[in-house]
Amino acid sequence: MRKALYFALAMCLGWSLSANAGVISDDDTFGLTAVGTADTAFVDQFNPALGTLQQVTLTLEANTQNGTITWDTTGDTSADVQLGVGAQVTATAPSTLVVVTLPMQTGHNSNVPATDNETPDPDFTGNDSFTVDTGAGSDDDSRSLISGFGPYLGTGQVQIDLTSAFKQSLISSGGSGDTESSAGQYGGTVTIEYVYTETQLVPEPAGLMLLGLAGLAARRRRRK
Ligand SMILES: [Ca+2]
Ligand SMILES: [Ca+2]
Repeated sequence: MRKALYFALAMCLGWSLSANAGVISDDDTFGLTAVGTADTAFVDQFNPALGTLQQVTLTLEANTQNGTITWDTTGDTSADVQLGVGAQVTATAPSTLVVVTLPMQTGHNSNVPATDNETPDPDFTGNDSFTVDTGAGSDDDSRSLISGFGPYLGTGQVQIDLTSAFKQSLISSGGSGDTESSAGQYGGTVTIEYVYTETQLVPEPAGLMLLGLAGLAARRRRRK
């Protein structure tokens, strides 16, 4: 009877529920797709068998290329010109998890000459023009959820909707002028990261010591 009591006590003290933090992630790439059109990506759901989900983080790494933007000077003085062309790329996942990026191809010319008085002016060609049509733009951003996990739980996939809106930018000083532009393509990678606690039975060192002492006490009592 007493021995059984010691054993029960030791089991209570020697084993406990322990919560270990875990991180698991999945990603998907998309594009290249024409700027202005939508796309989709898919990532794995979080399998509840692994533990209890604590946080969901969505990261979007977006890029743009093959857009063009041209400046043409219309005034009698040279101009300093900084041009950008690209897109606002948005990833929308369940529970209103939204990430917005702005990948832009950019270029700078500190001395675009005064107009050559072409007709019409601007004509977007010639020595008084400056074009950005090479290179790539890139941008990334992340957002997290700490609730609303329902759509992320399971052994299937989560759909992530991608949209893109054409963007251009112009910063100029000095001479006057105008721009024309055309959209390129966008693409990128979405990554979902799940932070969770995994629950499991583990022996604790202090508990194990008590277990040993209890066993020793039981043996001494039997000897008496
Ligand atoms: Ca001109
Ligand atoms: Ca021109």
